[in-house]
Amino acid sequence: MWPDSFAARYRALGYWTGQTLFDLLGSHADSVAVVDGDREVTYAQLRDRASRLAAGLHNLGVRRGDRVVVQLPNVAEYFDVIFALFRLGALPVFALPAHRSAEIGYFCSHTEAVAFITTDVHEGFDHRTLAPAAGKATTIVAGDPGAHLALSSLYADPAGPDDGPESHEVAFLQLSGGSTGLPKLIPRTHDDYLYSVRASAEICGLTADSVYLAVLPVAHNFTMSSPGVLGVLHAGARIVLARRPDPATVLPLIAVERVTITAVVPPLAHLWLDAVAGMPQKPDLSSLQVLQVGGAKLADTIAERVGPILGCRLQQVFGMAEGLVNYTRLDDPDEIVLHTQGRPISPDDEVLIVDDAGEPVPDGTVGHLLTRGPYTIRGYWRAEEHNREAFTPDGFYRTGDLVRRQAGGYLVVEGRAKDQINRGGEKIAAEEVENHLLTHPAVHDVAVVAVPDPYLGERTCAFVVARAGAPAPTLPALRTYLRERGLAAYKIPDKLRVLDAFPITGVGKVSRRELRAALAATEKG
Ligand code: OOB
Repeated sequence: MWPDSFAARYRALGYWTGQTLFDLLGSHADSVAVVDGDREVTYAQLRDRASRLAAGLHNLGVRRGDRVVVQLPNVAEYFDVIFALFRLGALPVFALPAHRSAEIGYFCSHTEAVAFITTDVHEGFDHRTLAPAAGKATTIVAGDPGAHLALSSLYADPAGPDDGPESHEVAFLQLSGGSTGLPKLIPRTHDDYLYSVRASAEICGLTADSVYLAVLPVAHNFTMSSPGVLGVLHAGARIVLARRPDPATVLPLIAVERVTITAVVPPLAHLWLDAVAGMPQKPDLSSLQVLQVGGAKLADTIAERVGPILGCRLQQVFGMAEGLVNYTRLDDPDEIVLHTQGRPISPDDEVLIVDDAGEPVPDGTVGHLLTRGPYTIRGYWRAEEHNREAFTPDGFYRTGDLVRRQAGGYLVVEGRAKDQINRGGEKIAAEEVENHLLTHPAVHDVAVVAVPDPYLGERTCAFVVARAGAPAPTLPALRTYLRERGLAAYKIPDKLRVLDAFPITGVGKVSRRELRAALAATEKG
């Protein structure tokens, strides 16, 4: 948490206002807040549903400070659930729909969650089968509950749950993309998060007339707060939920719902552009004003096609669940919008760019990005040891990103120093996958690295040294093995190379750089 002097300053500057996330539902009673297929939920209805669900969860024993792992796709009930938890002061732990038993099991046990709220079947996967992984947490299902508790049975008379939380308390735990063996959890407070939400809504030009299409998973930080669904609720505008991100689903929704703004990762922007460019009969995208692209580096060649093909403004977003978010501004010149990843939200976002020795580098030189500010965490949740590495003694977060700063404070992302793969915006911690692979009987040693990919930006390659005497493992066998261990599909390596030994760096570590170079050489040859 922030030292008192910083907290006092952020309050005095009006960044932290003393409100909680539940207060977002206070006004705009009769406007539509959420559209999910044929269903429309007004602000007043959402507030009422969330209050009744809060009462039901309270009856079940969920209390202020308790953790609840939430894994829901883009459905209206998601909002009932998170606002019920915000009302109670219980902490949602935001899992992604792609997570499987390995991740869900870890989130539930690490946070000592009292409940696990999920869906029935999504994208062909029966999420109720994750209940055993949830352990002691009560499994609650939105939809057909099977043998579990139905979310729909929990809406009760809102007869006074406990007092709600205070604004300086942690509101929820968000997931870090991570570079360590086990994912770290990010504690965000009501005060700090609401500041980023309000400021983002303003930067992104949201008004009560905006219509935001939620395409990426609603639980991801980008879709939640940059300006995301919470920014939309702050503005009194309308959220339209897309169940799937493909052009066949999304393009008609944009036309029918008169969507004004949406947010995607670079591969989706690419897919939509190719789809629209290839259509003899152009879809009606006349309502669309802004396409936000973030989560991974956007190639110039894709950036340049957005305006001409979709007829809207591009906004680049470089953010992180730990806090700092950068945006190109809607009135920035094309030069900036096409070729930079934006500048920070707040005049009080402190950005430091340093060399390997920790010394600041001049503008225009690539270095490590460190940051501190009114909505960037000072530490991961219950991870003291890791925090000593991930933060400087004076509280700067080491992002692991390599950037250079241009005139006006605009940042250009040039690479990454952390052992992470950014697979089209989905973050994979190399060590997490390596630890799973090391349990395989034929694997003696392993290193997981990113390989460039024209569509996803990066894919994952596992380099393996086989155990002496064991048959060399194959890619299909390892993929099946990891799937059976309950690892999310996006973390499962795309490629495998079996080596006799690993190249070693001067300090005796596996040289990931040499592995990447070797792979690039063999792929060309
Ligand atoms: C967003 O959040 P996370 O927590 O999934 O991932 C953060 C990391 C950054 O440290 C950076 O490595 C990468 O994702 N990243 C980008 C980028 N946006 C994120 N790298 C290059 N260019 C970009 N535009 O990904 C996130 C959170 C809030 C808003 C937007 C994205």
